[in-house]
Amino acid sequence: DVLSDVVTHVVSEDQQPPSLWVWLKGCGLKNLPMMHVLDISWFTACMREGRPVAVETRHLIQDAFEVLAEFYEFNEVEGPCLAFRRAASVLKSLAWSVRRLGATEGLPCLGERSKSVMEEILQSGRSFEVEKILSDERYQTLKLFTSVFGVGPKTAEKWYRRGLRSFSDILAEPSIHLNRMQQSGFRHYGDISRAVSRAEARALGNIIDEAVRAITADGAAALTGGFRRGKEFGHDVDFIVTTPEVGREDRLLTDIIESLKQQGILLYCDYQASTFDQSKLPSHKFEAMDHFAKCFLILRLDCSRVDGGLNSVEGDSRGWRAVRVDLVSPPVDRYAFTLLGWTGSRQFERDLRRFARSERRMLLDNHALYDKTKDSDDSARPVRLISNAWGREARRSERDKG
Ligand code: DCT
Ligand code: MG
Repeated sequence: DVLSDVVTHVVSEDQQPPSLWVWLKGCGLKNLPMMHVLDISWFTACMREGRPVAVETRHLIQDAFEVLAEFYEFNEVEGPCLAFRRAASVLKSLAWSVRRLGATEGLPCLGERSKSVMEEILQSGRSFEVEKILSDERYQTLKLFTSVFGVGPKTAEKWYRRGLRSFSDILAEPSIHLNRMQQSGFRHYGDISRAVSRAEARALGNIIDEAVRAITADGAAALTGGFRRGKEFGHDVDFIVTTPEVGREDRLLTDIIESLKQQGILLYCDYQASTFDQSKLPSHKFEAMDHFAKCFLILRLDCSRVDGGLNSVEGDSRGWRAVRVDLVSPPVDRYAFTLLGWTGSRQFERDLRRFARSERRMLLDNHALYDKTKDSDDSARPVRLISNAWGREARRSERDKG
């Protein structure tokens, strides 16, 4: 009861000492709607007595950088967007609290602008520039529109320019034709804009794994993306599915999709067949997406499959929720590179590729790692490397199940 005014949702964690993940109402911050409370009685007392809960300044600064990065992304200004993304990543990686600017001396990727925002927040607890962006109508509208699955910055901008400001404006506008992805995005908005918990990711892992093994006994599904990096919550669940049988991977994915359909849990599917052509490697131009067969799904997850229940809102009696799931299916000899690429984070992948290129004179992407200083015969080397990684990963996945 004490928590209900400020907290929308409480997820108990089965651990010793007990802790809580709480969702804070309307705090307006991207990284802070969720808070990990270790000392429950202290937190409850603060709420009861109306005492403010101290927030880690590092998170405030990180949040400010992310708002600025997004602002530049919406305005298609790449330089400052990337600079603020990098600065946010650096802060995220710190194991200590930032209390004064001097302590950040020597940290990489913190330029003059990042430092001035940081200084303002350290002095006053807020940033004038960030607050101005947060209250800007265009930013708020683009942020809202791009939160829908299938709506990117370009579509959001187009709708904004036509004077649309809310979901009901869009849905009531007869001249707007939503594509299939956007229709599903609106239909399942409440579910897919709510975070997916680790227990839910585990349950989906079992569903995908069962489907793979029913199709081919030596196939496997590996959890990747944010959950592989240890995150407790994510916006979707990412898996790599593959089989040691060369050339079977493309059909494996369509078979899994068919199985999910048969189970009655496939709510949306966008399947993209493989365009991977080994003879075109290495690729010298940067591509955001790899060429492997993949699909972007929305699945129905039943409460009975999730240990400890679903991450759903109070009063929801459906007994299920919709969850976004991505599957990618590379040929087995490309498994290691795919695993590395899909584990993320995006920023880490970007920096890793940059490091390979400029520090090691190598080309890295989700398909391969090429050493530019050696002759082409060496292109066979990755195959040996990956077979080992595949074996290790498959064994680990067996162990985890045990
Ligand atoms: N990825 C990438 N470049 C992209 C998109 C994705 O390198 N343009 C990689 C990095 C992460 C992985 O694919 C999965 O992507 P997301 O699901 O978007 O990210 P995530 O880290 O899993 O985070 P979230 O918890 O939000 O799902
Ligand atoms: Mg993910």
